[in-house]
Amino acid sequence: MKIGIVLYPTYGGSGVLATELGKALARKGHQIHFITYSQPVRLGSFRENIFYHEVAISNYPLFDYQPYETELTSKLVDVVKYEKLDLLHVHYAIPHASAAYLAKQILLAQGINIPFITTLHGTDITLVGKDKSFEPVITFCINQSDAVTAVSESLKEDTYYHFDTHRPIEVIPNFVSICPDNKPVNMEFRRKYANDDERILCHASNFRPVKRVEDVVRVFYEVHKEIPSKLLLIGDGPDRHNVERLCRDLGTCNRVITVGKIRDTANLMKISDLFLLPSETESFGLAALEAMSVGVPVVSSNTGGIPEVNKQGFSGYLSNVGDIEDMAQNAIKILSDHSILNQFKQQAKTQSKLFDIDKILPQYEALYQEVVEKSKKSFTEKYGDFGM
Ligand code: GMT
Repeated sequence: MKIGIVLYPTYGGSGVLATELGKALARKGHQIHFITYSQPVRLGSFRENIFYHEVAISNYPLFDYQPYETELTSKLVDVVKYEKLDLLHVHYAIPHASAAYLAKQILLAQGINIPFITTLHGTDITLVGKDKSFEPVITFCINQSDAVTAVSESLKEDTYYHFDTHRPIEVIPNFVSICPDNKPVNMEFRRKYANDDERILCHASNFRPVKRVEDVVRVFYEVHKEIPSKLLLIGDGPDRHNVERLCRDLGTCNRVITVGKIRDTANLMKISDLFLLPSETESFGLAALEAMSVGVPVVSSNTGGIPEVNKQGFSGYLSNVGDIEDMAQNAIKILSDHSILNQFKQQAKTQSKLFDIDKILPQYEALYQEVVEKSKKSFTEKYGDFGM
């Protein structure tokens, strides 16, 4: 199948997921066309069956704000038409779903049929999308998409709650590629960050207020009082200054290592003993799943879709949002005893296997097949075999 994937090419979960999905589909022989404004960061060097179409952003001086959505729509029209795509799969509703809808209408006027699937990722529904300035457009696009998927049951429920839609939404959870079980931790690499008798706690995010990264530092502070540890912070964003200030206030700067935005998070996660995700809200928590897949247990909040991923007392523990003390106690429970820690590490990996890419990818492929066939059928019924 020839599939156009529209995504944010950055470090955010939706972009990571969409890129990994495209790469996996390409490996299975599908032709994948990524359509976005810069090379997706997770694309790496794998290129067979993969094409990248850059959406150029104009800088005409009349515009205080560049019309990205219009440029994206034109690019979609062009790529669908000349690459003869079968399907568009857009990740994150704003503004990808409305661009896909408009491209579909433009192509329809030219006798070309292109169905589109919208995958909802989280903040496009729970934070940004439900805002009155976006809501009517998002509602319309959800209703007009040929299919809609959500990355968790929780996000599906949130969508029905916030938007005026009753259309079916299929839950296809995020996935991860499971590393072979037998690769040991690279101790030489680990020693660059911590001594052998220290535990490593880790967090990865875009440092937005919704992630509550200051809670990460506070939990770490409590844990370190009892267990010698280091904290690895992966990523960057608006709250980084607050986090650094808090580290100074608590006197933990020499124990907190902020590595910034990095491409390959798996190596750092692998040397960690615990992943912290205290988010205010989280549709899924892909970073936590990535940590679990390399055998790292998770201490998290119990909000949104996180309980669908992190299982209480098995892959880690869950606490109420903002309950630093409970999170710290749970972290100490896992980290204080070697055999308990090893048990949680194994269980975290076992839990992550529920989201193995080999289980999830066929769900997307089945949906693609169904959408393309259904759309072809209704187009032919309306316009005949040769379009309008
Ligand atoms: O908040 C982020 O990490 C970014 C955001 C995105 O769209 O890139 O993440 C959302 O989508 C991820 C992939 O489906 C989910 O794993 C995250 O839970 C979700 N973030 C929130 O709901 C806050």
